[in-house]
Amino acid sequence: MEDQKPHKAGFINIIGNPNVGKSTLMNAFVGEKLSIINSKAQTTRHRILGIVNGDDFQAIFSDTPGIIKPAYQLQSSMMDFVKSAFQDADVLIYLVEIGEKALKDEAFFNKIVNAKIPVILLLNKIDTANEEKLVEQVTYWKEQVPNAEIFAISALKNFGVAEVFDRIIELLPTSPAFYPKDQFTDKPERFFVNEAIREKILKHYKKEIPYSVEVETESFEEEENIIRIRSIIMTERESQKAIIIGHKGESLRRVGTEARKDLERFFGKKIFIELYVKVNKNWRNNENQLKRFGYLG
Ligand code: GDP
Ligand code: K
Ligand code: MG
Repeated sequence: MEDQKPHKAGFINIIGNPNVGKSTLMNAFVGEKLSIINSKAQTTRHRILGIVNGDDFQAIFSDTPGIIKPAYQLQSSMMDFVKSAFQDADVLIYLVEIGEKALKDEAFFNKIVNAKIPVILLLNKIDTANEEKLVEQVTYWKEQVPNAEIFAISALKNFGVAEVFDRIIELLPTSPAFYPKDQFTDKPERFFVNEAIREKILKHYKKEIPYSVEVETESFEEEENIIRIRSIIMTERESQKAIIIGHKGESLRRVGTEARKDLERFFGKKIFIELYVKVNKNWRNNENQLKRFGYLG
């Protein structure tokens, strides 16, 4: 009889400052666009799992919001997602970008340095650095996080990601799978609809608009050849609602068209999408509303 390799499975949690490329990295590992990406901070609001399945392993990655000092209740909930990512990790990925300094938030930083589990420090965006800078950075991070294994990568260019993936699989504990082997995320379909719409809002609107918006998908009906979707964009104020809609509804139409194209790719099916805009006063500080949108347990 052939020797069977033991099955490995575990949680690999990605943490770091805003905008260092956490979502880009998770998508690179999973090979799917699960997490939305934008050059604006606070693009990622939830903890999102991306599951990679092999015959003898299951690697469960989690993308988290960037570490910030909370200014309103939504942001406090976002930081609770980050805290939870420390609790169940088998491997911790601390993602930093070229030129960045160690985390200012000491509580989080101490958790990384004193972690009882393997820590991988990934120095991201090396496509933007020369050799000299890279050597200097690796030296700096070795001192800062002596317990970490360090790799230099570019999540965007998919450089070095496969090597890190192989190392992660080595580090995973022997365990049966936690999720069915055909599952690649923990989030329902509607979540990805909301996020695709929110991504277009991040892309097309300025200043506080993207931060004051939440999206809720009221209906998602899959038929044989089409998925019919109706979603609501919620803003905090009337003036924001008017901006989202734009002159003769043009801005809103653009969001709908672009989101639809992304979702057709994601679901592999034709999509029909209707968007509405509603005011939901001060939802970011309203406990009931935060619960409803999945930010509070
Ligand atoms: P997050 O906030 O940590 O999740 O960061 P995102 O994944 O949303 O990325 C923030 C920005 O950094 C986006 O504009 C990405 O395209 C960019 N980015 C991510 N990885 C790389 C990389 O390896 N190289 C470069 N040049 N840019 C990157
Ligand atoms: K971002
Ligand atoms: Mg992100």
